[in-house]
Amino acid sequence: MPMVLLECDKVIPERSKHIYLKVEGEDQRDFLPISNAATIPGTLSERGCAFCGAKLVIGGVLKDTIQMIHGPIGCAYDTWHTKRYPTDNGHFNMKYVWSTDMKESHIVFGGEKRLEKSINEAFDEMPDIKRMFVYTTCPTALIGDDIKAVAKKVMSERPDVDIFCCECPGFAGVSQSKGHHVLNINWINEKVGTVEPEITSEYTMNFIGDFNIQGDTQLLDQYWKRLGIQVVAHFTGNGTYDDLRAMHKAQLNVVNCARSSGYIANELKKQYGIPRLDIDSWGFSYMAEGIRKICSFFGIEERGEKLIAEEYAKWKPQLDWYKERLQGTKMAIWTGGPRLWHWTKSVEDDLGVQVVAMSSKFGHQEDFEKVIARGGAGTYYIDDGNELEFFEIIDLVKPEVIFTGPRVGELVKKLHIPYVNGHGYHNGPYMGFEGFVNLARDMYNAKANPLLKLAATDIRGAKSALKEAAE
Ligand code: CFM
Repeated sequence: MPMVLLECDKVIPERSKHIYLKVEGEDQRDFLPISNAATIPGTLSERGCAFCGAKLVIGGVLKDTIQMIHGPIGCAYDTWHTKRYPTDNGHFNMKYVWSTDMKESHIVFGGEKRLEKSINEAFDEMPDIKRMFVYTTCPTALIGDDIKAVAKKVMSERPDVDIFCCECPGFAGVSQSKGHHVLNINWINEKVGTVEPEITSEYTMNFIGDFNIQGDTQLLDQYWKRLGIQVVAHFTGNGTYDDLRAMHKAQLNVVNCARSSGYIANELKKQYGIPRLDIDSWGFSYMAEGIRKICSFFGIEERGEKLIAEEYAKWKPQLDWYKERLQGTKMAIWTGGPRLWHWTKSVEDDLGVQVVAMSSKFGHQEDFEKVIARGGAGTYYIDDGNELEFFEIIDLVKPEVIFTGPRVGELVKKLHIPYVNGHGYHNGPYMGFEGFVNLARDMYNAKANPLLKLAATDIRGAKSALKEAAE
């Protein structure tokens, strides 16, 4: 039976429907783990909330937009600065955080006046910034504050500003995934088509689902520039509010993160007839394949081959240096969802690394279909995993390096297992050819770090240089 009941889940046996062990030769269509379903009571979920999916993941990446969070102060701090998405204008998005700082009296008497005052204050404080996202949170949604009416009033009084409202409180869905969806759909319905872009190339595309984690977007932008392709809008890495209003004018939508941003690509196809092309931007073979697909769409195949050859000549020897040393390493990936299927085969093909366990916080059925198809047999595939399960899985598969977030990362560090930040990266970018060498380097450095062994040493009672020095 490929669905697994772990020892720690004996008291919540329903968890076995979320944990799958791939066995050679079986028909995976019969055994997909349940996903995108409400967390089972008793499980300490590591999921985020729907508001977080909209704000932290997509909106907060924009480089020229105030992110006004209408709620208690904690909703602001906890969705700020935990991801690293720099910008080429001095990281405006990471320097500031905005909140209406709701208190009990605003909950009792209504928070619309407070919101109006906060919006005006923020624009007054930052006269160069003319764009804003306003988000509801759980309490302001529950009391029914009409944020759209407030935004409309401010826009009529300040004709040079534009405001987008995202009504997606934390409880709107089972995980952050709902926030992606709401933001995608509201944006296309309310804002796309309201700005006409300046077209400077005969080849134009939107790049969708890149969030410039430690410069990913900026690295890939060098490729598009060399190929002569104009990126009309990035959804949303290093992007601007007004570029995103002009998405309807691109000839092609290239999608990297299909989970968070596939919705807008589908709508652009439906409403404007723009084709959607999915690529993987991590890994040498995948990146080359992605460039080939894009170039063949535009009929500029030779340019693509030239770029790939140049990049391979420059970076492949470095990748191979790491491959020699990482070959056979057992890796675990515990992130949101898409990175499981983006990475499992690329680390195998490019670095000889074997992924032995993967957990997704909020992936949907299609994510598990992709990851199980690409992943190996003998590997665990988990939906909405928790700490106890991770500890047990570690004992079962003994990973030698774990790509996950800082919180779980701190736990595995205590077990003296090397950890690399699989969300915000250690020292990125990780996309593209150069980026994948960075990923290999961080994996190798984590594994080879002598401090891990030292940290595990108990020197009590032993004669050590350290002790002698202290005596
Ligand atoms: Fe897409 Fe992302 Fe991810 Fe994501 Fe995320 Fe992320 Fe992730 Mo952290 S948009 S789904 S909601 S690739 S923040 S940049 S790393 S969990 S796998």
